[in-house]
Amino acid sequence: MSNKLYPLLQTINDPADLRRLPRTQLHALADELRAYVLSSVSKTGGHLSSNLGTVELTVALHYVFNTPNDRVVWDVGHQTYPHKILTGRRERMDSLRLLGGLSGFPQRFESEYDAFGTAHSSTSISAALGMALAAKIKGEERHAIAVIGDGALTAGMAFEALNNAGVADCNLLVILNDNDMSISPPVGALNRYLAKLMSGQFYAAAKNAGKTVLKGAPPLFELAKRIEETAKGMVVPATLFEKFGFNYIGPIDGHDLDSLIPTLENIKHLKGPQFLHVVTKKGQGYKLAEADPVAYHGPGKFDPAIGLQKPTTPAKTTFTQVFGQWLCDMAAHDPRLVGITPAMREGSGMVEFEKRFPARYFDVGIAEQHAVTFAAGLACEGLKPVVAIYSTFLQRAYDQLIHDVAIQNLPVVFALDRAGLVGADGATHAGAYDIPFLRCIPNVSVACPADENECRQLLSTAFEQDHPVAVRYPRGAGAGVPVQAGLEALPFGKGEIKRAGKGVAILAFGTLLYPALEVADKLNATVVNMRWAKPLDTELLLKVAAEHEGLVTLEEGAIMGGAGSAVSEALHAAGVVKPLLQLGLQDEFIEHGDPIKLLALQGLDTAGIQAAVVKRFAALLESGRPALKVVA
Ligand SMILES: Cc1ncc(C[n+]2csc(CCOP(=O)(O)OP(=O)(O)O)c2C)c(N)n1
Repeated sequence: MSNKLYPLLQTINDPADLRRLPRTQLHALADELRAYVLSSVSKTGGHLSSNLGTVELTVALHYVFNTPNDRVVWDVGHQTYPHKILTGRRERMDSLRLLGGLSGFPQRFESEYDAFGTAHSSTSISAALGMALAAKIKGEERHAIAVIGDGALTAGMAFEALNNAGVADCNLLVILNDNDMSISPPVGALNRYLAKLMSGQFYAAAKNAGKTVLKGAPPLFELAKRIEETAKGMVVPATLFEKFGFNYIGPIDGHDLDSLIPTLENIKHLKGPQFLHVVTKKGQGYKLAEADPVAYHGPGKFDPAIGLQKPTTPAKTTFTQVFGQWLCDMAAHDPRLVGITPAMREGSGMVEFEKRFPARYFDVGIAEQHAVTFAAGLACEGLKPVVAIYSTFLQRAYDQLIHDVAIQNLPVVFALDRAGLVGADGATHAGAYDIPFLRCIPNVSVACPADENECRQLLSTAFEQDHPVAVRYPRGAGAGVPVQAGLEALPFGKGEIKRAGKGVAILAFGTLLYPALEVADKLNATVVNMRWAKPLDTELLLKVAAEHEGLVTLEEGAIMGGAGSAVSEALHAAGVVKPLLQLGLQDEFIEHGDPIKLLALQGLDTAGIQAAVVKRFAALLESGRPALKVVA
């Protein structure tokens, strides 16, 4: 870090250093911090707009509260880069989201300042409430603070926590970081309500009244009382949050340290659940991000002087794009199709669908549980819902999947993006568990396309069924095969032999088919594209088992309970005893890093698969059974 560019920031090695600064220097510090966030993210890629928006709030929180003894829980945690920089991790920002480097989210084992691990949204109020009540039970003096965005506040879980916290006898502070954005523009009635709270005269009056009160310097408790009364008086009728039992304060300007710091200092002395409404701007201070916070939500590397550029070489088609195109084509073909996203329009490839079919597009907010039950309701009435959802976020809606969709056997298609390792976002976002957690549910089928074209075909196959079907596909691009324009389906539940070899058969589920084929060329093994984790193509499996000495299953998902387990169960059920090697993700959480490296570390690249097959089936060679020919 350059001492010239960051003279103040380079002196802050932890928040205690920050707290030693005079108030007058905090503006300059915030400016340096913002510049450092921009410079770091431009070199590593990562979340940008949200972090530029939380610079002053982060400075103010660490200045006013005694962290880490006071607990700050950041919702989602994608906005914690300023927090990481001020809490001893400044010099490691160049390792952000890289293998062995800093996580892009808070992690308890990364720093004592990361009070709670997050990445999935809307958990902060529950966790901070737990901490506040634990402090009370243990007789410890500390503050617990949840910082939650207006997007994250749309989730049911946040409201469950508000409902509980509003009547809890403890000192909890919830800070709503309201930037009027989720990843894309926010949706729903809550958003309208917040907009109303901040609109017109009310906001202006509140801001001015707040400033008047804050500029005086009466004794703290007197001031606190006045803020409380003023805040209450300003809000007629009582805000939603007051009705929940909170003391509502705000809205205040979240980029104005002269409002933030005195307000937080005074809230510190108020008893009971407090709710501070802070207004910020996503991308604050970097014009390009302010103008397009969606594009700068999670950019790759870029030159801050120029901004994001279109890639010079055409990017490979991603599975997400294949899905987006299929969705539009199928919607044009079948008027019953409706598309649902829980706040992931861009990530799930639904921008075009929304444009072309606005009446059949539903962004339900960060509300995965609701998304699934809402789809069930639509399906009950004869529509054909397609829920586009990341594998990891479907975890949120497990009961809805079983209770509302599967038991009623409703024809809902789940387009499961980010199935498998996701790379830089790490363990919280890895789609490692969907095969195990889906295949044990009656009525639910699970398709695992091997490439882009098969993804389109299996989406069509899923759409034809009269029961729930999940189609799981990974992040990014696949083998790069051309995608046919038609909407033809593949046979339901059927796999296909891709290469006939001898001795060992590799049964591939999903995109690992391609490395399997490379390995098989070297070992002269058979390769089967199984395509469906459920129903399993048992007929094909038993035929292949009868013709080979050893079997290998391959999947980019948890081994435990996964597609390999399904094969094992089917063999046992048929009374077939065969040596079986199950390759997939080990029983451990896989951290962030380059997905290609991560896959290699799991032994799921070509070299790893080959080594595992040779190692496991060496015994076959030694025992004089038909030899496994290693071609080299
Ligand atoms: C359960 C869950 N669903 C979806 C996401 C993906 N996601 C990450 S950030 C984000 C938007 C959050 O908006 P907000 O809370 O307003 O924070 P901001 O980025 O605007 O500061 C979403 C939808 C997630 N992290 N967790």
